[in-house]
Amino acid sequence: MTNTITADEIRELFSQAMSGMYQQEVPQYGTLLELVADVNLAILENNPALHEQLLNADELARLNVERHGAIRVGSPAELATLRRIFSVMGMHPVGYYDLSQAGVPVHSTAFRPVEDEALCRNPFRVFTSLLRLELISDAALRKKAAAILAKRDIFTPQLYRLLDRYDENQGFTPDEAQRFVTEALETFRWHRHATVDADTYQALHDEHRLIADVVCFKGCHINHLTPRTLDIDRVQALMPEYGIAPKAIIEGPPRRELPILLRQTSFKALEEPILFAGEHQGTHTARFGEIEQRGMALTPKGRALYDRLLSEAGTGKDNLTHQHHLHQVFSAFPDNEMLLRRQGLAYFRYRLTPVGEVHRHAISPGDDPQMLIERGWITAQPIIYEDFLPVSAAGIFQSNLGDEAQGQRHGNASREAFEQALGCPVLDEFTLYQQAEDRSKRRCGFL
Ligand code: OOG
Ligand code: NI
Repeated sequence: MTNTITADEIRELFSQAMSGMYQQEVPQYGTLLELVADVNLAILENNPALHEQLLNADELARLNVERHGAIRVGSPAELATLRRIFSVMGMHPVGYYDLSQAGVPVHSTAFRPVEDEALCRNPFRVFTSLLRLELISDAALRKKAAAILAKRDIFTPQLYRLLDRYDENQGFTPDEAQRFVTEALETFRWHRHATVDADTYQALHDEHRLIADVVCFKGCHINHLTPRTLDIDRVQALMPEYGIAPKAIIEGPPRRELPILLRQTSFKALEEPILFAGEHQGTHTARFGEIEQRGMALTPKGRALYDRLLSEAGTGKDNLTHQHHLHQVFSAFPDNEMLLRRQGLAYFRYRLTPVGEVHRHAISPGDDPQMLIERGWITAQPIIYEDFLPVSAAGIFQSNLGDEAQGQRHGNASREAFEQALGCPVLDEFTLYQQAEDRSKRRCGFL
């Protein structure tokens, strides 16, 4: 077909449309975007080298656009249709996250681009959670929730038709893609009208706030979007000045010379007016704004060290104390590129230098990259972490469930059931990073 549009382009259109809609729906999110842009600008002004680096990597123009969003759905069928929708945008399910560990009755995956070029073009991802009704302890309530979910369809008829058309033609025309984005957006829109009466809402809410959020509305409203910040500590500190109430702590690893994995924080979810069936007024708390700062992807060995240190550090009450303590505990995690590489803690992408190109014939499989780096034949660049962290995700969930919400720790992962609902296995994130590293090694000639 000649008149087609790429998955990357559709993802770009979709993330822009989603951002516009969410800024309209949640004005405080617009304020967060302004704060992030202000801080990013100040950092770049004071750091010409970073400015240059981002400019060369073609990242400057996209600096302030969203990196991810999150939704929660109620049934296997909803998840399976979302998989089709995201697939059109080149977003595939990567990773399995068991949040029941932290008392949140969902399990999740991240729909995201997987190819290097696609990630480079627009890395937008959607953290997608499926409610686990089986974790509702009260049998009558569980049945009721299932019945409510069975009655709704969160997708428009036009969207189903477009998905079928896409499958038939193996692609969209630009016009179809536009309509697809418009229709898909409907699923993620906020609905002020709950589909249930106040008593039903309350019963589900009392079981777990998240259950009410998933079950009681017509769609799976986007619950946050997350732009990238160049200095998360600064944005966290400045939030109150912009009239935004931050969650207590920044999730993830501490600030380092060489950032690892992912640091995240958010503002607290807003209490918003809703109308129950029968027009009774009430409020619902689910939507917020988040920021993220990404570092290098860790190998299983590096990740095991991260997990050990993180659990050793525990969670502090206020951010400054917590960050200070984290910093001390993480002194056991090398913060030097050569050590990270030699100890096999992080993934790297290797490239031939111009001198290396000349000597390409003298490089053989099995050569020590360190030696090639010292000769100036290759360079090593950390591979950026593109996924999520279960402990951090639980922290983000919790901060939006109010202080009184303490979940029971069920802690029984059910990956098989999740994949069954999804209709395919989730991709393994470590394999993807390893493949990216191996591709780069082969191009250089030492693998
Ligand atoms: C998802 C929370 C997890 C993240 O960035 O770790 C998340 C949710 O609240 O639905 O978005
Ligand atoms: Ni998030």
